[in-house]
Amino acid sequence: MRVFDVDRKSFPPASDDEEVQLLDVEMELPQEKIDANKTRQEKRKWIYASLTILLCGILFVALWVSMGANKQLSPAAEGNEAGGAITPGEKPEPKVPEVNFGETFQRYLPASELLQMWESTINAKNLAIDMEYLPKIGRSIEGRDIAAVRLGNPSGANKTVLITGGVHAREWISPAALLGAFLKIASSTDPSLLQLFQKVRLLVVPLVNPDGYDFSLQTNRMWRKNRRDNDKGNCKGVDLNRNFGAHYGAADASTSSCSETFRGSGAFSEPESSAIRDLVNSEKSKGMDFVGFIDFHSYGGLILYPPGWGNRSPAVPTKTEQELVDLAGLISRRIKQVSGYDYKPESAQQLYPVGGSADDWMYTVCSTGLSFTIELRPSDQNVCDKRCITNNGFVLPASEIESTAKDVMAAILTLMEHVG
Ligand code: 0X9
Ligand code: ZN
Repeated sequence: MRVFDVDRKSFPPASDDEEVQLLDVEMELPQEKIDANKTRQEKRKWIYASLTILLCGILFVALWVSMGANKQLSPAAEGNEAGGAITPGEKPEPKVPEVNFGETFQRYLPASELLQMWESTINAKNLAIDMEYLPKIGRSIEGRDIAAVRLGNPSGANKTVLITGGVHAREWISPAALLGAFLKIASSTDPSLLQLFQKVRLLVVPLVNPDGYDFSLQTNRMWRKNRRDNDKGNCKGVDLNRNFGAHYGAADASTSSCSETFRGSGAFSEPESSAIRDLVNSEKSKGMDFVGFIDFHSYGGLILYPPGWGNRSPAVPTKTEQELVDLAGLISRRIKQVSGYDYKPESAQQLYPVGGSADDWMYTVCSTGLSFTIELRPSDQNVCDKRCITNNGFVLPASEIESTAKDVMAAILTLMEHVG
């Protein structure tokens, strides 16, 4: 056997058939060197083992952190409804409601189409506000259903604001702009708007007078009243804004059935006005507190506040009166901000006193007394005579619907914010 030469770090030259046996060679090394080698190898083993454990630890921590972050962002990982991917740390966007505006801003819709828009919107996907369609709060004199809509927290808030449209048949802009405002609200994802509907409920009667409205649309553009048959077909219609049960008949409310302002046979003699009364009473019996009211009419560009029936009532508390004046002013400023249109705040009786109007009745119903009639566009005050019967202010081009919807939305939200 050849012996390993430690100094030369090699074996001496071997013959071709000689086998090299390292084991034997080691055995030939001095004992201290073998021991030193062993210690070095042990140390190396320990270093490798510690490094491996450390590396595994780092890898495990990194994996755990990334899994935790993914868990938080899991809805965002799929992207939001608007199609945008959400970057880590960003709050997930609410789903965008699938609201279809249809031809709302292109033309004045017949009663059935108009209400269909309300109903289908309430059935739309991803709505952020809780809504309910009440298909029949009453039946018109010709047998059409009078519908209502509830918007906002059904159980949380009992503060309720009532909104009515289309009381007068020829004032087409009222139900049209109200629908437009509703669609804008229903499609909104603005958090402050959504929060408002957690605090205050909205009860809307989009078309109080469906018979008169369709009659104005199809037959007589200037029709104002409902379609009650007064004298065996001789003279039709009751002025619904003279038929409510507050200061009934006090002023400008005719007893002649042919008059444009015929008050009817008694307070709430008409199914359309009594449908509003019944709705309000039924909501009140469920514990709802009416804290505000707006009745949308046209025209004049006015924000009218009670009292509107005659001489100033001594029962009107000064504080409420001042609040009404201030709020009418605030609504006017908000509308100006959003659409640029000028609405004039004014006392309803200053315009002209009437008895049996919806605003004076709701003034008595609302715990706050915050009841308004808003006369929508156009303002045209120079040419508008009393009730604007003879001129054309009612004939507002459909191109104005969208902008007027902004006025309506601003008015409603300002009132809701004030009472919320
Ligand atoms: O006369 C009405 O009913 C209203 N004007 S309209 O041109 N839309 O017909 C105004 C009613 C104002 N309210 C009170 N004076 N109470
Ligand atoms: Zn009117």
